[in-house]
Amino acid sequence: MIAWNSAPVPELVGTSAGVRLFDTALGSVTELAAGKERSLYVCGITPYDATHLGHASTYVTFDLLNRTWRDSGAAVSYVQNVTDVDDPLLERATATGVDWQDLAADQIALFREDMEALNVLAPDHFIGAVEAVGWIVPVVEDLLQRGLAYTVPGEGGEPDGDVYFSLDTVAGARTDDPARWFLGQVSHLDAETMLKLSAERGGDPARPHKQNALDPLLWRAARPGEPTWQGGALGEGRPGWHIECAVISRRFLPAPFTVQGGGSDLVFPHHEMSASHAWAASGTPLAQHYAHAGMVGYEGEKMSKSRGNLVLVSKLRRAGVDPAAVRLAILAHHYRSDWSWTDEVLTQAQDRFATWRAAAVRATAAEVDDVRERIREHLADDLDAPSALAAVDTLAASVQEREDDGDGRGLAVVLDALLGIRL
Ligand code: 5CA
Ligand code: ZN
Repeated sequence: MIAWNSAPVPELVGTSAGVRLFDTALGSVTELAAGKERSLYVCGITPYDATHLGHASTYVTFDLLNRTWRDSGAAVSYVQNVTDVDDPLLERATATGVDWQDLAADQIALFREDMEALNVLAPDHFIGAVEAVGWIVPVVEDLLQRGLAYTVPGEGGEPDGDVYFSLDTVAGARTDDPARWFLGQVSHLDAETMLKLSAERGGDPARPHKQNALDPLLWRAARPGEPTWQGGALGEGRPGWHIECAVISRRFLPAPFTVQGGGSDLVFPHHEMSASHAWAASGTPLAQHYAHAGMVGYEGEKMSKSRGNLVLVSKLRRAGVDPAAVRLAILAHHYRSDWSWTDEVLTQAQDRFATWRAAAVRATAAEVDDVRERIREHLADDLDAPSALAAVDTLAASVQEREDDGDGRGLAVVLDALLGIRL
């Protein structure tokens, strides 16, 4: 599907040294392998109640990674999906009496506007699950044929033919391969926590006749009233969630690609299972690194429609809030920490934005050079945006009282290119 428009990224003097990043699978900050080609897949929205501040924060985080890579002279391939058919979307459509396709289309349109307003660079490929069904089917057929997946009989009026992925079979295969996938490779969780998270995050550990309670769904056989597609040997149905991201990323990016990104709610089961699928399908790891953004809540609580506390970017925009201030509010928090949106967070960001704006024209060329290198250093250190912002604050405070204008647009250009903040 069509993504959104990216504002051009200004060229800066010099380059950054690259970035060290916290890798969830490794459990530490790591240097990326040398190279001038980087590839990024960030798990996209399920298009209902988008775009809340949590979504925005995750996409701004990976936008910072994208900008930092580009600033280091790397060519970046960026892919993002849209889960435009899945249980939660269908449930919301049914509950609100709208057509699921209309709901998805409206929310995707809103998401595009929000991303553009937040100055998030668009992915090169923005791919819906619906578009990907025809690519997913042969992969699942192949897994079935190779005995790495199995069908489960329906019970209590449910149809036969749901296809599940056999974690134990895949984990037991090619154990001499050091790059093989094993359960826990990405998340390092214990069995009890995996079971709990699977039940909470779209899995069905209680489903009878599964080989392993954690085995994820690859293909859901057609049910009355649900959208379905022709699945060849799989019969009519629709794809499971993790195979969607495994197949879309693999289609457009190298194997393995550099970074698999998303919010920390996706570490398990989603990224663990996508990694298992990619390895089973092709014998190569999904990604070299796994990076996760912290969860954003509202005033200390989880943000959710049912609590009625969703902070939507589109609502803030309509209330006249400058999206650059929203972006600045996000960047004021380290991407790996969990944090809460409050009115105070926004007010502080708006004050900071106003200060920067007033100060920008007074900075001299030498001061701009200095702050540019400081921002680069902080971003290279696991995307430490709060420290980068503090460096700009220091400069802004020191030039505030000056009478004369300095370098004009110099600081604005640096902030735009590296932080995506347009003054
Ligand atoms: N479609 C799937 C991914 S394939 C999905 O998780 N969709 S989502 O709409 O629920 O979330 C979209 C992105 O925002 C994901 O990367 C998710 O990890 C992230 N996200 C969701 N809620 C939050 C939150 N409260 N804070 C930070 N990031 C969040
Ligand atoms: Zn995903």
